[in-house]
Amino acid sequence: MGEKKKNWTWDEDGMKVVRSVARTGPGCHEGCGVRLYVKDGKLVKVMGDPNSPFSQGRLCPRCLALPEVVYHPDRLKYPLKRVGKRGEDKWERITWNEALDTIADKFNQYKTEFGAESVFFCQGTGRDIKQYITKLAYAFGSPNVLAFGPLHGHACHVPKAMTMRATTGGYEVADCSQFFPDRYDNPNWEVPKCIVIWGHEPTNSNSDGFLGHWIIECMKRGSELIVIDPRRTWLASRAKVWLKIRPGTDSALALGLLNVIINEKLYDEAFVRDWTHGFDDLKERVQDYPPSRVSEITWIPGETIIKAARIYAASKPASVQWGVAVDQTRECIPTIHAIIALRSITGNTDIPGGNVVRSKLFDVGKGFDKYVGKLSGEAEERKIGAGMYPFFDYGYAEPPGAELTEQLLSDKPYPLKAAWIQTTNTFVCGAGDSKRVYEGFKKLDFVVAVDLFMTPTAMAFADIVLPAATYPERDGIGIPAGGASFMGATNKAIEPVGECKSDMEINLLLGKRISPEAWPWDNVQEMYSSMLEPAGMTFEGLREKGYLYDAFEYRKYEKGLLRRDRKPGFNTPTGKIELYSTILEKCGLDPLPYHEEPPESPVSTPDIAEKYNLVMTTGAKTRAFFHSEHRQIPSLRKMNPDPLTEIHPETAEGLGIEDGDWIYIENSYGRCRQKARLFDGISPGVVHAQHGWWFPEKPGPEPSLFGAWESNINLLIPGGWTGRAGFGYPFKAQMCRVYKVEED
Ligand SMILES: Nc1nc2c(c(=O)[nH]1)N[C@H]1C(S)=C(S)[C@@H](COP(=O)(O)OP(=O)(O)OC[C@H]3O[C@@H](n4cnc5c(=O)[nH]c(N)nc54)[C@H](O)[C@@H]3O)O[C@H]1N2
Ligand SMILES: Nc1nc2c(c(=O)[nH]1)N[C@H]1C(S)=C(S)[C@@H](COP(=O)(O)OP(=O)(O)OC[C@H]3O[C@@H](n4cnc5c(=O)[nH]c(N)nc54)[C@H](O)[C@@H]3O)O[C@H]1N2
Ligand SMILES: [Mo]
Repeated sequence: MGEKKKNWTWDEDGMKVVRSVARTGPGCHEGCGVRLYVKDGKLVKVMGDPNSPFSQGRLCPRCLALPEVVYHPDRLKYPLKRVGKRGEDKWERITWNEALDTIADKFNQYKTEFGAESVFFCQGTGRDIKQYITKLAYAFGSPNVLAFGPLHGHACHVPKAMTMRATTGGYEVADCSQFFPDRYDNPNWEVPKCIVIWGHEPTNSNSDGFLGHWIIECMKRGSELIVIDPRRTWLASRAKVWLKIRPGTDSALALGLLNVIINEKLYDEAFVRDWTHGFDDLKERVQDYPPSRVSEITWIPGETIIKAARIYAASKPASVQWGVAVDQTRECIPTIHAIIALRSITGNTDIPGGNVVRSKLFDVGKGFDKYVGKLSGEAEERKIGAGMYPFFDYGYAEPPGAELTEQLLSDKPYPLKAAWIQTTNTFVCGAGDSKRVYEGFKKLDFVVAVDLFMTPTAMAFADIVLPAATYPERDGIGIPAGGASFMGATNKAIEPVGECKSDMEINLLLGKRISPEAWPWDNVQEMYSSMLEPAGMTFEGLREKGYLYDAFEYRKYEKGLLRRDRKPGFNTPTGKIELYSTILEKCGLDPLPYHEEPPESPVSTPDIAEKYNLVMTTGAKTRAFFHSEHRQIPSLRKMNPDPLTEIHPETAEGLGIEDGDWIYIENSYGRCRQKARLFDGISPGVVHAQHGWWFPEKPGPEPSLFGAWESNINLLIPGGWTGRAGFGYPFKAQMCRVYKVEED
């Protein structure tokens, strides 16, 4: 009997083709459908899979460059043990068994001597290893697993998700038909009349499971855009209204828009009456934010604010699609709360073409929770920063990112001894306050880094480095982050280069050594099947099925589909969308949205602004790179060869700076150098500097660490600036000055 024909792999033009769902590594948190073409066992090209309803055959340059990543000569290929001092580039190749046994021995030794919590586990941005790394930590007994590493204020996605959970009880996203496999043709879907793109550039970032080309498809079908961004992005240049905001003032703008919509009675009265809580309080609060005052704060003309408010309120359906910029100010919770209020009082919640509540994807969540397992109450109490932020108790299980660094440096309340670093490049990218993070990690006794390449982080700290597989080299369960709901399999197409292993296999192998009872599976496929069991699936079944979509309905709040008690309404304490948040109030936070200036700004610290006169936003995502990745990939580096700071031509002229000049960006905390890019799509008082820069071509050993200190913009943003809810950090609102680098 021949082998049963498989749906997910076939032959074409003398090549093997494997259908897969693109996940990390290299980095990404989407889930685009790809076809991986393999000839003589080698990955030769990657194409978009036109059958994927999610990505519809489109791909970004980073997937197209995948063969360059997989076969890059600098890929880590074998487990390495450090034989020199930390920071010296001296390594010895060891076997997987030696590596994993050593790590297990060390971790167990710290557990015995100092408690399991003295070993912490760091992930970077939402790649698809969350369950596997959390399980590794929890089964071992450590509460200290940080899904964003030492990311200050969890200033990526989590603040939005937490504020939605508290005030709407769900997770809402702009409806671009992504919940239906037949997409734009689905008869129940409606084209949004207006889409507000807020602190977001999805045509570059495609972030949180939401793809930029969906916006363009909506535009082709008639959607108009309002774009809120200090930079003239591709979408801003095509918008009906572009609100060129001063970085860090989005809360004021949101309150100003609410002011106009409420005072001009442009809101949906029936929805407000039946489904929201606290409208009168909100109405009173927004009186503090008339367009004239908001204009002064945000640098946006008052009439533009009024115009945008009227267009948004008069368009139905309309949606707001937001990005990480709304998380990246210190007090970001009130900004997010105010934007949720905008979407709600205009009656755009969970209607076709509005902001829809994502529904559960089968029962995978249950399976994943069961897989991860629970932490004991005792371990919970030993968590870094335990009890510091009451808001965390409403659904965020991790330690506050910035507290990790504080505890590393102070050894209080207990010393941290060892770290497992898997998918983060800590002080180069993920964390603000790079120097302190670096000093903190330097103190550790024992560090393991799992990565694709030797990074500055691994070079600086790691005692053992483990080589991870890229996604064409492994199997996996592919579920995009947040903004969409489908499931598919990541299917292995090629054998890993060298001795690379998937993160999942690595964690299974280490898990078997440090907490064998929690890891009963013989291989990852068995492990995946057990995770999928509550959803009634096996891994083989999943890969055969292709892209799996669950049923989706609109107006779930009317049908009793959002609450556990099956009553109509939202899953909040009042059963309504809480414009006045009872949960924030219980946490000792302002139950209503408000505007607070960034810790340093022309308004909050005019004295500092005299010396450091430019408002600096950082880290708008570029198509060429995923954060600090891809700097060694020739076709991608060519798109963006140097770290760039965008500066208005008039500002540059005044400083004697020309396009392409190296400049210093400096403030009282630090300085770094980047190349000036003259750009008239930014205000003269604002600059934008790229993040995540290091130079794989520069020397690895200390003090260079691949040039990690040269262009690292996070040297300019200090610690201690987490918002009072424990969320938020001003990655996008700091002060600086710039000047030309004079050649020696
Ligand atoms: N100034 C400033 N700083 C920022 C931002 C900003 O806007 N401005 N943005 C912030 C945001 S939103 C985020 S999410 C963080 C992200 O910060 P990080 O998550 O730290 O991002 P990376 O630097 O890309 O780190 C990822 C590392 O994992 C490796 N890797 C990739 N894929 C895999 C894999 O499959 N397995 C393993 N084991 N390793 C893999 C990569 O090679 C890389 O070294 O940065 C933040 N930093
Ligand atoms: N190519 C690529 N894609 C990525 C990533 C990557 O590194 N590279 N990273 C992934 C990750 S982890 C994330 S979090 C997402 C983030 O992706 P997005 O949510 O799109 O966020 P950013 O690109 O950081 O910034 C979006 C826009 O916000 C604007 N902005 C800056 N400051 C402000 C401000 O104060 N207010 C307002 N309203 N706007 C502001 C910037 O000019 C930029 O155009 O992208 C993901 N996708
Ligand atoms: Mo992020």
